[in-house]
Amino acid sequence: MGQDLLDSRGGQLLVAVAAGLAGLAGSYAVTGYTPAFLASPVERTLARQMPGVVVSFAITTLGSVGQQLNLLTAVAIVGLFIALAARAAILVGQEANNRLLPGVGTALLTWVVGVALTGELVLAAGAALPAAAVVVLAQGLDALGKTTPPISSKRRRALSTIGVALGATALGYSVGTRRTPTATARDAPRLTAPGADREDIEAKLDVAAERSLDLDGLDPLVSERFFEVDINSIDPEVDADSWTLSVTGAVERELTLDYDELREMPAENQFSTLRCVGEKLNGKKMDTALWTGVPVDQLLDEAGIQSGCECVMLRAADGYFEEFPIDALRGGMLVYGMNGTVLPRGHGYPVRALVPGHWGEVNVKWLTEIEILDREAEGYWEKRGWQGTGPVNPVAKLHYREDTDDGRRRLGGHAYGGLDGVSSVEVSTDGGVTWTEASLSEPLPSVDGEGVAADAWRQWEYAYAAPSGGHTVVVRMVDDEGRVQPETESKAYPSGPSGWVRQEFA
Ligand SMILES: Nc1nc2c(c(=O)[nH]1)N[C@H]1C(S)=C(S)[C@@H](COP(=O)(O)O)O[C@H]1N2
Ligand SMILES: [Mo]
Repeated sequence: MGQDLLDSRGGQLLVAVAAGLAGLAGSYAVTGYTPAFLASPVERTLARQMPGVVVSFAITTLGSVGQQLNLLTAVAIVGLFIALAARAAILVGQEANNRLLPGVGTALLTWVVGVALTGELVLAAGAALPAAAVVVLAQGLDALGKTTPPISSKRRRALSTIGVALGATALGYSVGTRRTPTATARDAPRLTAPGADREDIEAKLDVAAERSLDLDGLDPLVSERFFEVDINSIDPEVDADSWTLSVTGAVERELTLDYDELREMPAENQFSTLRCVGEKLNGKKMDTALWTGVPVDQLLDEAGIQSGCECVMLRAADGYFEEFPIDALRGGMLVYGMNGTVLPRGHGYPVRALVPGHWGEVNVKWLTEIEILDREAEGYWEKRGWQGTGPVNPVAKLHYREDTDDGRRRLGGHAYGGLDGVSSVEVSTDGGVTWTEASLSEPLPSVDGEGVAADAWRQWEYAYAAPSGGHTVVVRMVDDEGRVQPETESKAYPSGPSGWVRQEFA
């Protein structure tokens, strides 16, 4: 007697929410954590629309939590939309007294919006069908409930519907997670390429391991966990077989190169450190890898540069773009390998730019285009107020502390000065009055193995008799020209953190 789940307002809302959940789960199940997931374009739009100050706050203060919040919001928006679509379809169906409309309408609305968001005709059905199925299920339960005692109560039908939706969510989550192409730095496949010298890679990685200081828990010279910074929380999934890189704009002849062609060119193996302009002074967004790739100079020469501004824009598959002087790109590399593995998805698979000595942001991942400009333009971060296209700030970080049994204290960390190198690290244990030199790890080898890597960090360590009272430790580095790291403090925004790392000891 009017006890249909779909007849009451609460019941309709419950079915609509269940449809939203099932739609999200279905979408995730068929796409995994890739840009075809319905929440991905929404998350992207949210990130793009966010005012510069908010983004800067999120980066410098919240770190990756800000990005998670953004993704969560996007997921909620998409779920809510599917729920609204389902509710509209249910109401219209009832109005028209049509039993097909609720299901068909839910599927159609969800699918159309899915296609509009992602452009994926088939994958969008992954959201549409489960959402519609939940609506049809509720209808079916209502119909059956008239004759079948176990589901004769509205409550039971409501619980069944929600139960099915939650089950679908769990299933969709696990299927989708398995589908997600991971290839993180640790599970990426071993690199083999006609142009890459495997022996040289192994030899260099061995040297890096040997030269790393024995400080338990401090990252060795080749980082074990390399930081990631992305404008989207869902990385693009680029198909290497159809990937191309083009050199366009103010050139004598435009060029296009595919993945195989690039991997056939003679490659180099270069140690290089990346540091994010948005990190804290003593932060953890600074890491080093052995990068395998092709020097970019030969490509630039082949194209014949005609730039009026001597500047270049790099563009990427995730919509990212950065502009900077062509000079900085010279000496750079088109990287397809990292630490002897294929370049991991999170670090720009199939190909990223490596721009030695410069802030991380110009090391464009998922690179698709090198556009030689005639006039200056702004990059993604510069449009948001950052000034991170120049050389990195020098820094000596303090990340290791050990109190030994003999009453001594051992400190350690990394120092990085970009192309200006690191010649020494100095430590003060009296707040900066007196300074002593720390010992440094042997420098990493250069590309040809004969010299010193031009753009790589070094580790330092220093042991002293820790005074009983409170004292302040300060560390600073000196570059190859004898210049001491500037003392003046500044925050990350807009042009990178500076100052000396200090730590109080009680
Ligand atoms: N396409 C693309 N390239 C990108 C980014 C990005 O979001 N998209 N982030 C940049 C920033 S801000 C930094 S610090 C480095 C980080 O490189 P990593 O994630 O490999 O450590 O990549 C840069 N390249
Ligand atoms: Mo960055």
